[in-house]
Amino acid sequence: LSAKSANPIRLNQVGYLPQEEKYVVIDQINPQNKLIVKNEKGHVVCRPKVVRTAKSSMSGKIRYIVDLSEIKAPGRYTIKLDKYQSSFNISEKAFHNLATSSLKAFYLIRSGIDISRKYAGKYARHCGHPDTTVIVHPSAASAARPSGTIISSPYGWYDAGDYNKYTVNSAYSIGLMLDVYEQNQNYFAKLNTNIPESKNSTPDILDEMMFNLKWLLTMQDPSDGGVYHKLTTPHFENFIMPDKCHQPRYVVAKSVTGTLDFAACMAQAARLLQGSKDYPEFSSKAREAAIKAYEWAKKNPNAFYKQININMNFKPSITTGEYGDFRSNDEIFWAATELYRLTGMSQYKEDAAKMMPSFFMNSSWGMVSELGLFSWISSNDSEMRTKSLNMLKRYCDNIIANVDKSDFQSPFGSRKFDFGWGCLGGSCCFPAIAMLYADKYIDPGKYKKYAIENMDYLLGRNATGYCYVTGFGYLSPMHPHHRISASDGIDAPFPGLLVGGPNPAQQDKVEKNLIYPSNSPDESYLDQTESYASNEIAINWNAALVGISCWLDATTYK
Ligand code: G3I
Ligand code: 9MR
Repeated sequence: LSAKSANPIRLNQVGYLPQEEKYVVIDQINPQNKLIVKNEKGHVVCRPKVVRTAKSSMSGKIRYIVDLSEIKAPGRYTIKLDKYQSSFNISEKAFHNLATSSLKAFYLIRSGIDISRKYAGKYARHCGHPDTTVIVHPSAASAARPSGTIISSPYGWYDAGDYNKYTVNSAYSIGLMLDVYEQNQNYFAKLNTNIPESKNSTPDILDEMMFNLKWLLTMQDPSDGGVYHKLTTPHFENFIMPDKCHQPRYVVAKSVTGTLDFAACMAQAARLLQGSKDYPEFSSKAREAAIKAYEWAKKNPNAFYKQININMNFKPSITTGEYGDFRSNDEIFWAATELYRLTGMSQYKEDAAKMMPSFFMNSSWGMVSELGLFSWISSNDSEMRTKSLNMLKRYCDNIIANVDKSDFQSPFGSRKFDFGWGCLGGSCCFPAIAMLYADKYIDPGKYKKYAIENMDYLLGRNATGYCYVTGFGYLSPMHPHHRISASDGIDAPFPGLLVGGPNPAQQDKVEKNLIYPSNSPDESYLDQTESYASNEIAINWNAALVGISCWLDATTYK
């Protein structure tokens, strides 16, 4: 392993597209004129030169940027520097396996069903967390469902390395993937991920969303429309397989952010699944649920989820993920936007217009305005659409401005504020999706290359040399903070999972006694099970990976 990460040749370990730019970066060793690229037959294809050098603003390391774009013929190549070498692919289908695998990962983390050999191969496992006898926590009680009421709330995906199910993050993940679906419907009509529903007439991506939406619908209290913030054990579970987990599970506190996110993704799904043959009742149910949720949120604008307050007032205490967020303008904007697109009712457009942001930003579970902006961009409301496109353009132009000074030739990864918990999802993959919107709607041909450059960073052209997706590349995470991968007795973790990535805050370091290889933000990454702050996996990050890899795949794959 150390030999692999010591390799100074940093490149996209998954593949390059034939017609696009292909950069390779040499870490700290000046290659002078010693680089050689050979093809499969061993013939020298070129002796590339360094086009630029850059010094990292974080570690001070020098990087030598090499441009291999002149090589366009599909195939497998090897690049050599003294005793080091790395191989790379050039293919129209460079991102195809990544696209299917990142989406398929959602099947592998489904809860409440047996995961069968037919679809999961060696990752087959028994059903865990049936969630048919979930307890209403006192914080979530209503007249219709007093504390201690037993409800059924099965299915859905596990959130992350843990086994809980959180409304905010689930809704965000669905919203982002549905956006990408909306932009690439012909592609998704053909994409087969070999899941139990693959035989039906619905695209697999929508079937996968439905597995989680079916659960999400049960998180609404039908008596008032409010939506529980999460379904969880009181404390994080041990590192054991799902079918060995028997702690009681609770639905906890209705929250305004969870309820609005629910409303948004339900409304969006109701619109996209209208007239569905396979899910004939869903659209009208989801529409009604979304409308009711929005009404509840309007009546409870201050119902923010704050775990300390819950624990001051109720027992048992709850110590699992908080997904705390104390501003709901962005959630209102997203929900009102989707409700307007579904119903055409002017009250929703008025709310959306009032809550419309002035800037487009990096987005993740707690910053959801951008999902609303994406939605206006694909709507036919010219005023809202124009405003949204202007914000998107400003954002994209700003983040691409530094690329030619960056040390890995990418918008992401050269500034210390790029890094933090889950940065590879929200700050690397998400902007790449934004770039593909800009490429489609603002200036065709201008922005796509920057999306690819972030992909290159993610897949190995970076400061640690890791390809940050499990099962891909020659150096990839083997010990993600993922309870199933860590307890299933199989060496290799589930494939297709994106880890959170370098995180200079290192919140896990003291408790877990971890030795990070470096304090440089871009190298604050540890491939150890204990490292929940840099090496966990999560549905929102994987949703962003699905977005970027499927959309890029859609641009070339026939
Ligand atoms: O918003 C501040 C920002 O202003 C500041 O500059 C920056 C500097 O560190 O921190 C930002 O806050 C961070 C916050 O995420 C917002 O992104 C916190 O430091 C960081 O600790 C926090 O991490 C969250 C983590 O839970 C801990 O609460 C992650 O976003 C979130 O994805 C993660 O979610 C967990 C669930 O709770 C449980 N399931 C697993 C999941 C993934 O790890
Ligand atoms: O395993 C937990 C992970 O899924 C969460 O994202 C993370 C942050 O909330 O917390 C992990 O649990 C750790 C807990 O926060 C502190 N004690 C150790 C737990 C993991 O071993």
